[in-house]
Amino acid sequence: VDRVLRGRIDDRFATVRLDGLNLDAREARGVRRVKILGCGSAYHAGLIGAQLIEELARVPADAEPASEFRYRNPVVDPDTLYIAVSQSGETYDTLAAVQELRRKGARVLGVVNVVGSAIARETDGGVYVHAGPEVCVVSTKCFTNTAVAFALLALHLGRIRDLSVADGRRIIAGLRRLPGQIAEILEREEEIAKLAAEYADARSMMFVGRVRGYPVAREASLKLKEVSYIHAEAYPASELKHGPLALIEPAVPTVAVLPEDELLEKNRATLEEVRARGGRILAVAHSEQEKADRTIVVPRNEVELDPILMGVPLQLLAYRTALALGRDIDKPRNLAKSVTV
Ligand code: F1P
Repeated sequence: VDRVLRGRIDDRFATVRLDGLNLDAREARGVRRVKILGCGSAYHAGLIGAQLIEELARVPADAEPASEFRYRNPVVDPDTLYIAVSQSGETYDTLAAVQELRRKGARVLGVVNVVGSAIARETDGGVYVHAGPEVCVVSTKCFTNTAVAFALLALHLGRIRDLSVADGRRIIAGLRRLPGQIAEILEREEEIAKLAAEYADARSMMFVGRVRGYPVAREASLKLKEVSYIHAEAYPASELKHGPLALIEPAVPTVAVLPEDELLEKNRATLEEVRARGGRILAVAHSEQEKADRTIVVPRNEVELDPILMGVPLQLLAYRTALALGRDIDKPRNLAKSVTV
């Protein structure tokens, strides 16, 4: 995270420098909509990015799996800024989406880790996330750094449009606190290993979150599937009552992502519903949760940055669950570093 922030923040004016972005202030003001495309963890980081762009820049934004987008003959809108996200920069579905967009005359930026990769070359500009090499197949550091890169991008768009200097400063200060707080979470690996051992007998796991918590829930469920092979589902918390509650029972624990925002009480009510069906609950929150069996308490930061911070202990949870089950975490089955077909 230090690396993605380095040299990019200007505290005095609460602005950021994104050199390769290739989007001047006039163009940035003309953006009516942002559409983010990526696959797997890159898509999930894009969901966080879309929320940050809506919150900080007040530009309508959404994310879609690039693997779907490329097959549906999308309507390409000249006032939409398209952003392709990829760790490897080689994922074929994402590359194909970029090519399709550019063929139709769209402007496409990249949020990419590998410098000079195919997606970095094919896009009109963008932000490198500087997560370093991902030593294992699954994306972890890169997911976090991509979300931070989106926070920078959202801040940039926001400051060009109507984000106040005060709010810009608040977010910048929060971003600066992130590396220390993430280090703090990583130091608690033993505590998380104990939780992983406790939940490793799950037949399936349910991950839930509302708004800021939802992309984190999705990513945590993907991480768990990728490395531990435990079946996992992720749902927006309010969707639980539209069917998935039927799955809740002691062998199907629920992991709840609970940012400390205006939805916290609503989220607690969801925990109540899960409990009433005999479900075990592991919460990720800023304080011990009465309604949960266990809580991973993470440090407080600006609430907009909660999705970035709350993803980290759940990456560790997936990793330690895989270890507890004796999986080869560096070579998860059926998973390629980059999916190029
Ligand atoms: C996308 C991705 C990863 C996943 C696995 C397969 O890769 O879906 O998120 O963990 O490695 O590919 P990328 O486009 O971000 O390189």
